[in-house]
Formats: sequence, structure tokens, C-alpha cells
Amino acid sequence: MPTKIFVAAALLLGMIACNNSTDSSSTTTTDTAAAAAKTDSSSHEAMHHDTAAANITPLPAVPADAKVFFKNLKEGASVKSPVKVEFGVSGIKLDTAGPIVAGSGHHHLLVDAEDSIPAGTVVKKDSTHLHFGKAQTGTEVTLAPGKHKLTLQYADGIHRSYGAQLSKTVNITVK
Ligand SMILES: [Cu+2]
Repeated sequence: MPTKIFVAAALLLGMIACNNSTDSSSTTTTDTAAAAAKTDSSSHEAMHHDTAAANITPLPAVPADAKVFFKNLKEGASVKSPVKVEFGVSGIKLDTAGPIVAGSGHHHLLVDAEDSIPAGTVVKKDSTHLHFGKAQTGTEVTLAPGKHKLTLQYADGIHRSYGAQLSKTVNITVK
């Protein structure tokens, strides 16, 4: 049965290709290898290498000492609206959105939203998820009187969150 031999060979080639890969984030299950083998081994290889390159560039690593912080707002602060918010960052560069540059990113301000966005997840863009892709270092937000939660979230050039390490939340009260 030539077909069976071909499938077995394709599977084996696929496994070798995956084992040689340095992309630790991709795991090949028997299912995907088998699915690829149904077509042919070259398409499996192409698929595998596309994953590691092109449009799914891995999220750049977060420098160990990098952090973000509110320069002018302390936890529990009582403030007036509009609320001035100054963004602080250290240990990682501030850059405009666009290219994915390792060791850099831009700020996002989440208003009464998440405490942080999981690493690798694109920060959505709406009235409570504000992007500062021009490398801005602050803003003013208009908030109703009462308690509010503000979160800074740093993300890479294509707005993928750097996760909890590069986030900071403060709870404030607007008078
Ligand atoms: Cu962004």
C-alpha cells in the first residue's frame, strides 16, 4: 500500500521538522501531524515555519526589572474630574505602535475594566480601553463622582499585552 508508506514517511518527516525547531511555543500533537500528513509533508513544514515567522511573531520577552506605574496617582487617592493621569515606565522603552520591537511598547489606560490583560492578548480599543500608540506619557479622563479603578497596561507594537508584570492598578475616588 504505497499510500500508507507515504503517510508514515510524512509523519516521520513532520516530527523531525518539529523536533528540530527552536520555537518552543509550538507543540505538535499527533492530531496536527496526522492532519498535515493527510495532505503532504511539505505543507506541514510550510505551516509550521509560518507559525514561527510571519504574522504570528512571538510576543517579545518582558525584561525582568521592567514595570509601569502611575506617576501622580496613589492607591486610594481622592481627586477631581477631569483626572490627570501621568504614565510611568521603567526597564523597557517607550515607542510608538506599529513595528514589533523587542524591549519596547506603549501605554494603555483601562478605566473600570480589567486588572491586567493576559500576556499576548491584544488590548481591545473602546471607551474603557484607551491606547496611547503615539508614545504619549499621560492623559486626562473625565469620570463621574464615585469610586473608579484605573489600570495601566503596557503592550507591544501590535497592542499585545505584556501581561500582569507590566500592569498597575489604582483605585481612586472622584469627588
Ligand atoms: Cu495599543
